[in-house]
Amino acid sequence: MTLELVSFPLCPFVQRAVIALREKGVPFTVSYIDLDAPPEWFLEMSPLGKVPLLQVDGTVLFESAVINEFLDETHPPRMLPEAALQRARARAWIEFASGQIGRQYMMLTVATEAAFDEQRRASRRELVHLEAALGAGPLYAGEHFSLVDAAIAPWFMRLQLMEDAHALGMLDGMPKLAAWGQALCARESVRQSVPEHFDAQFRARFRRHEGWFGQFL
Ligand SMILES: N[C@@H](CCC(=O)N[C@@H](CS)C(=O)NCC(=O)O)C(=O)O
Repeated sequence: MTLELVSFPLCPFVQRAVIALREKGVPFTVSYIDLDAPPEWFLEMSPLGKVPLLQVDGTVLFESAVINEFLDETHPPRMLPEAALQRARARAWIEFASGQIGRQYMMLTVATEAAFDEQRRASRRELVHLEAALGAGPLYAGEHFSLVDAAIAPWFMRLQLMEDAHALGMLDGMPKLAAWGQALCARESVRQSVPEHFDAQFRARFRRHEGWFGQFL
């Protein structure tokens, strides 16, 4: 099976697939596109004009959560629980993580401090529920790496960059989330899931956006 990932270097959703591929040790190739000037072949191939795409022997898959479930069904080890109820919960937290990534993007791009604070507050209100759902760690399912870890790690990585630039206290009072984030950010598959110079590219992109938070990057 040949796997070709279509990527944008700063995309957290692409990063989820790279993490899953690296955790599973599956060979793949990557082609990068510029989302500000997407090539015609990409627009023809991507139903929503979004990355990631995964071409599997030439067949196009889209949507990061779907791509990762496909990878999980076709390459060991399994990264979703066997029991239907626990599997459904894991999928729900993956969807939750997508929402957090969306809020984080808003935090990075909104124009005013008030709009930023609104996103920060909403995000923390939601995160309290995830904190309460976590077990002993260090990962979502204990020692076993799961697709929930792959789905949320890009959010933790960007949060760390944001906190380093300007302390936000996003995880204050949420020790399990804080420890989980540290474990994920230190993990080889996560560290290797972004291109070289990711931090500098990330800062430069969101400085250019001229959102309120950009002044700190
Ligand atoms: N729900 C999608 C979201 C993917 C997504 O939003 N990708 C962004 C880049 S991080 C994108 O391609 N945006 C281009 C656009 O919206 O035009 C997934 O999980 O794959």
